[in-house]
Amino acid sequence: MTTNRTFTMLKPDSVEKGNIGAILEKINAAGFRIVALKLTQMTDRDAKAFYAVHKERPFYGELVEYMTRGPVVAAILEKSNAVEDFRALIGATNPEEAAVGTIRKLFATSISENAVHGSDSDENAAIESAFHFSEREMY
Ligand code: FUP
Repeated sequence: MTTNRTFTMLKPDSVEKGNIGAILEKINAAGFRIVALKLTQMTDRDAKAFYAVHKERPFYGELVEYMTRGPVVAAILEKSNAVEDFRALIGATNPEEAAVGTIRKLFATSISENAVHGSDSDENAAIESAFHFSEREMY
């Protein structure tokens, strides 16, 4: 089933650098409607579960440490073709490979501190949204 929603997190480096407003501005300018929004800090257990798909990868420990070191901004976004269009807006995982004008090109430091998360499928968007928000927090 195709839905028109995706899930994002502005990662700890974005919050630390004071980039919340600038990144949300880009998201709004690209035509996404904010359905849910919160500042929240992931626990070690949360991050391990969220990134369980990467648990055999060499960067898993570092990724969990980074994602738990401070608060993130979690959000659900709505737009037609949301998952694909948001992935295009944020750019490649590695900011060095990200297209000019993308959020990662503008705000990311490195492949491991890459400013934002964007769901990679409708199914994961639903799972990740439910991980962070209850139904009554979605508007
Ligand atoms: P993306 O879907 O673009 O967020 O990228 P992945 O799901 O492949 O990776 C999730 C996170 O793992 C990235 F945002 C950062 C981290 N990662 C690394 O630290 N090193 C890598 O080589 C790949 C990913």
